[in-house]
Amino acid sequence: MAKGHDSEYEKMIDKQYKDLMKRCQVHMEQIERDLPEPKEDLHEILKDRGFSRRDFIKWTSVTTAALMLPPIFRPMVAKAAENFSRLPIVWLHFAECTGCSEAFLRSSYPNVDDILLETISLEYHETLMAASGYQAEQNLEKAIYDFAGKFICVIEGALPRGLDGKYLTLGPKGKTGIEVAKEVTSKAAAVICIGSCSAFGNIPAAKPNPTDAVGISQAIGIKTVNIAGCPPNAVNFSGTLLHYLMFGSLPPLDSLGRPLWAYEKRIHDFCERRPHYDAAEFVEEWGDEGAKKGWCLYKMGCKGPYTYANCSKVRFNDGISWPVMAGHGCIGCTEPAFWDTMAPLEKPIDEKTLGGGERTIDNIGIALTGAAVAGVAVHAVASVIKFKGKNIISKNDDRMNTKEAKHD
Ligand code: FSX
Ligand code: SF4
Ligand code: F3S
Repeated sequence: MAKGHDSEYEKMIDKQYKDLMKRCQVHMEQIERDLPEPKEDLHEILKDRGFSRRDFIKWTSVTTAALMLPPIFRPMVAKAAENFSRLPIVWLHFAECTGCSEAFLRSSYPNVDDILLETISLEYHETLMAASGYQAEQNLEKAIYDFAGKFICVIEGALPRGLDGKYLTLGPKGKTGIEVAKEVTSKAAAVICIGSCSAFGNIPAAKPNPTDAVGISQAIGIKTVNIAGCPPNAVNFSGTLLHYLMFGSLPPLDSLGRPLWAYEKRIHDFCERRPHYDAAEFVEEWGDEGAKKGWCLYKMGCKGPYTYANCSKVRFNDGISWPVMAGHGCIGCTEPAFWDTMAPLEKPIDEKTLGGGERTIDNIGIALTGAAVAGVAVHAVASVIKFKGKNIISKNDDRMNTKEAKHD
């Protein structure tokens, strides 16, 4: 009987994937019909940069799995990558440091994702394009006219609302960032915020926030896909665009607009130092024995237990490293208002300010359950007891439960 149920279930899943594949094929055909020819030959570029066909196939396997798709979708991921340079992109910059563009374009050890991003069809990008002044403004107007309803608007940076938006004006006509954002996003097929500044306000919005900067969604009241991080990982951006090229829709998001495939789990859940956290082995000061042995950085302020992102799984620069691997705690850069709520960055969040329940959520400013925070705090207390030589672990040491700590 159980077997009967299993096979019914398998049939249902099978049908769902077949329907999804059909949707994917229909959309990819539409892309090939409607969008310009690829501007670049991806395979030629990969060959020139020393990537073999085998590397590319390996990348399609990893990316298919990362996007939570079964292996039958690998050829579609490969095709979407080949079509990457068909997708017109208008890339706007508001209040930010341009670290996001820098991080994507200046990778010392580029992987296939970085190279994909180099091939995208940038119709307008203030930092990269040669045009300036009136010519730049004309380029923008032309791009949104030529590709109306088809281009993706990518935004870096927050929008200052103070002085009617005049803290940030652009171009020879002196339009405010808010005016430009409204104009361009109203014609876009989708809006992707790159970095925590455009997603949530972040550093330009840090207290006391004199320009009244906020994230794009809040500033102009639209739904955005938020590739959070300061800067974010190129993999999370390219994966989201690949999903769009394959299905004509953006991937499922969490309550903060972040793609679930990349931001569903916490840093802490896949951290290589996690066994040391579980064994209550903590670095107590920079350069101590624990630091040399790669112990957990919680007591040095690591905010991995409160931070949703895949850095510990995918790492940066072709998987070479990520902040915790490099020896510093996570500062929670994918969470809203991290600059204020996660500070001080080299100390654990003060238990006394947590307070429990709703107050906890308000205080740290992220959608956490009180239980998740209490779990971290209790565990740290347990470890203090151990470090005092008594080796006692509290019975209440309920480790954080991913389900409880989920945003949705
Ligand atoms: Fe913000 Fe990006 Fe941090 Fe900087 O543009 S997310 S300050 S890396 O550059 O927006
Ligand atoms: Fe890793 Fe930080 Fe969690 Fe420790 S607290 S296991 S260093 S994420
Ligand atoms: Fe940011 Fe933490 Fe990842 S600081 S880059 S979310 S490890």
